[in-house]
Amino acid sequence: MRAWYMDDIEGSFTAPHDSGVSVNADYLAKLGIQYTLNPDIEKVAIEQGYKNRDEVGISREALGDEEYKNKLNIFKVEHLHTDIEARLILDGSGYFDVRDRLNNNEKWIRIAVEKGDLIILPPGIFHRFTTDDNGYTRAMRLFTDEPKWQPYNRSNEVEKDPSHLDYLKSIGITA
Ligand code: KMT
Ligand code: NI
Repeated sequence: MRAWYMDDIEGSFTAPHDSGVSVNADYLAKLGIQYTLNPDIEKVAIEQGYKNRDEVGISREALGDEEYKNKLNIFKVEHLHTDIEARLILDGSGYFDVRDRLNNNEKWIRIAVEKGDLIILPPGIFHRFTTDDNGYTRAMRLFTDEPKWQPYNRSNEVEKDPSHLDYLKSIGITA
């Protein structure tokens, strides 16, 4: 895992867009994001109550150009979930972008993940996902008892969702 603030330079979304300003795991933790390298996933599942799991593969080769693009177009839209988003990268690599709400400009932080990385985003955080220029990510998605992982794309309405307001409170922001 490596993370950085994104630059504002136009160009391919799957390019790194590394501004040169990096972000460490301690800072991500302040935003409520947990990161572990090569976790004992069975242990984590028991400890954190992930009762269900599935696998998702996003690959240009396997899906073909058209469907690959369609899938990426869904994941790249800024959204939140009312439940946690826990992903163990099984193969390939990709980027989770998260909004830095501790920064007044809500800058995007790009988190580069690869095989062995477990990333857990808290409920209510605005984020998005993309593969990188390698074009391939396979991930295990872990769910709690009743999966509530539907994406809610950002809007004025969704900004008022209790999950988002609770999230802001949890990182010390009173809206
Ligand atoms: C999400 O909800 O943002 C995702 O599931 C991203 C794809 S998981 C590699
Ligand atoms: Ni998501």
